[in-house]
Amino acid sequence: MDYSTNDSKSTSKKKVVAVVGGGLVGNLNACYFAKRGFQVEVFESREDIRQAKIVKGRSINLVLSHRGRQALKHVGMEDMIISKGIPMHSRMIHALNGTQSPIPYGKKGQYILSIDRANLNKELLSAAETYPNINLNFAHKLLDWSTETGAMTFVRAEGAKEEIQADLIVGCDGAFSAIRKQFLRQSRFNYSQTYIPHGYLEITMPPINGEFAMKPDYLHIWPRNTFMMIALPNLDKTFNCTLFMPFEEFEKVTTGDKVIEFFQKYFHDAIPLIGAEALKRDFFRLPAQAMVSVKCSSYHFGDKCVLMGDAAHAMVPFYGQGMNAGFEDCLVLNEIMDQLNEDFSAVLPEYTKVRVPDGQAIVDLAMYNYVEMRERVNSKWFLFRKYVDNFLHIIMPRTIIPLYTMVTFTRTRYHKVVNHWHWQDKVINQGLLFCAAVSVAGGSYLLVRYPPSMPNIPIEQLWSRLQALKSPF
Ligand code: FAD
Ligand code: EGU
Repeated sequence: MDYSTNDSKSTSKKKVVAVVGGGLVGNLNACYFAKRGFQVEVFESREDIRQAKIVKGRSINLVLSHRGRQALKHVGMEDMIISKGIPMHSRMIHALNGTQSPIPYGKKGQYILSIDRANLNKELLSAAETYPNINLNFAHKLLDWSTETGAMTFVRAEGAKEEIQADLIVGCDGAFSAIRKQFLRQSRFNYSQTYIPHGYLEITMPPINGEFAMKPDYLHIWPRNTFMMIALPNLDKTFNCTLFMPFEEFEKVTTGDKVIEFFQKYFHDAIPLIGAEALKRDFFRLPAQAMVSVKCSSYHFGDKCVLMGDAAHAMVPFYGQGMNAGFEDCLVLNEIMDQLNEDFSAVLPEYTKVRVPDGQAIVDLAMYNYVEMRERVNSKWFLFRKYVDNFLHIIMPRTIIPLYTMVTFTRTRYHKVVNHWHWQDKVINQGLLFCAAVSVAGGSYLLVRYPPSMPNIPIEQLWSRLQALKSPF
């Protein structure tokens, strides 16, 4: 089948765009291209998830924030999606002893949303279907494509092969992108992929007496250095708990009793909320899932093909930004399409030029946060850091902006976020140095001006008084 328009000079907008991958980013992208008047063919390897009974996939719910919302807004979907999301205004930090401490994300309007992934995907499919110029092709798995002719080869459910041509191929086929394979064969294409030693597992926390088992307005976090659990609320009043821990540790937890023993040690307060029996069941329902981080450049091939979403920049989930960044990709490409009159030979290189630095920056930030959480973040450290960040932000609101605020609540380009973060780190350190210098100078002056007399208490008593001064941390 040849969907492409051979007449390259044709000004009528009848060019055919093939979106490979009908996941979150693919479907949103299809709407963007359809809005511009292109004929859009979406190819998805799975069956239509709206008809399928069991939806296997990654995390049940995810966090939607400003970047993702802005991208949904452009196709008129923001209000519908957020109406089915649960706002989270603060984090709730669960300490080892069960104490819970809330820390707000920011001011009143600054909240993030817990969104049901399957429902979001369904809504995006249905939105795509409302455009007469979008055609959804399910059970089409891309095998390969030719960089010379641009022809794509798909396998159908029955194993039959199908060749398809289009004017532009948009690779939205996720972290293990089949479209990206052809990029790897090109000279000067950079690629790196890293699996982290942690895996993740999902556990459902049911409602208690028909109500949420914990406060729903929060992103619940149990920071335990190597181990970490987070929980997001769902509309059906359940919580979805995600446990992150090294595969090595997962291997040690082999029986139901060991699960309970492990939870008693690290997530004591969650046992009665999940229920011991349900916990044992959920823990072994699926093996722990791996997490991969992918960086590459460029994001385009000639005027034929472009990578977006996880296919271009898969990241570890420790910033809640994967989907948000993928949605923002659609917005960025769209802006460039406006600027360069939809001329693919100019638009694609410009997209790479603009987006690669940002894609790499957020992949790096997510990995940095993973390393930081793993190495030193227990609940006290988490609380302390957030207090310091928020304090500095309050006294210098324009100069010091917490990193997560720039990432989560603004559309500041990710690479600019990193630059500002390095800069403000310097400002803070110089500020501290200055304060230290002033106090040393001031202290020395006072010592010289008013030499102290020896304390008239015995030395042993001085020592015990010093010991009585407890550190708050
Ligand atoms: P995908 O969602 O992977 O979709 C790719 C699609 O392509 C799939 O439908 C697949 O079937 C199809 N496909 C694959 N290969 C082929 C082929 N050969 N031919 C045809 N079709 C193909 N992000 C957030 O923003 N917030 C969060 O809170 C968050 N939490 C997360 C938690 C976890 C545990 C994980 C693992 C990720 C999380 N993410 C989060 C990241 C988010 O899931 C991804 O960034 C997002 O799903 C990427 O969307 P995508 O459309 O690019 O890829
Ligand atoms: C991890 C897995 C708290 C969904 C990073 C915060 C996440 C999410 C944080 C997952 C954390 C970590 C931030 C948001 C969000 C925090 C953030 C992490 C959603 C720095 C379903 N992270 N996540 N940071 O600030 O900016 O609350 O799987 F525990 S939302 Cl790891 Cl804002």
